[in-house]
Amino acid sequence: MTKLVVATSNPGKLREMQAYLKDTDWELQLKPEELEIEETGETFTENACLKASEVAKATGEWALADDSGLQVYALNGSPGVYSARYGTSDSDRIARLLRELGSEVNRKAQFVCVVAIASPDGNIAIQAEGLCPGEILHAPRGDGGFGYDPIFYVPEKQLTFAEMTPDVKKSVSHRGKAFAALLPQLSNLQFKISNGEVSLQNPQ
Ligand code: ITT
Repeated sequence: MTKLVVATSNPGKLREMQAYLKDTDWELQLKPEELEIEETGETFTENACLKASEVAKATGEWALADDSGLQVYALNGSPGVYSARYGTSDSDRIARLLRELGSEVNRKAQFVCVVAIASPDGNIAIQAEGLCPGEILHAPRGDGGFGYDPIFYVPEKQLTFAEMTPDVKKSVSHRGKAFAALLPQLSNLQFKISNGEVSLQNPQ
């Protein structure tokens, strides 16, 4: 089995990623806690690639990163890549978003997730993306999930993310869709590594 370092400090994301990767042949490892990567990119893709690449180089292993966030139409796409930096706790971030949206009638929003896998030399080997359209409620609903889940309503299921079981969230969510696109590429990569088709240059 090849090691895959999961490059996240967010326990909610980590739980979902571990569940989505449980039937693969990769041996998951947590990123060292002290290894924090500054998200200097302007897009989800840049930040996902940056986190995967830096953690791969620092650990000398394959690394997987997820960059995700919420884009609200009436706020011109905010908080977007700044979703994590919108407050200091989940409840702070939710309160700020509800305050900024106020009584706005257009509550349309989407969650975006980009996942990237870097090889031990830091090069990006795989990328995948998923989107989930929905609406921002006026008040939180549900106790499950993490982050903005209690205010993100998915009309197709008539539930917030926080009211869904993990399997239902997986079937409609941005992260579920990104991983659905990632998994076939990941097993193909594993196959190539096992057959010696992927060789990595030794760092000088
Ligand atoms: P890492 O970079 O360490 O992975 P992070 O929390 O800083 O963790 P991001 O920079 O990607 O992650 O920020 C994503 C933000 O969007 C963060 O506040 C999350 O809680 C939130 N978010 C992402 N996916 C979500 C989901 O499925 N449900 C609710 N909130 C989500």
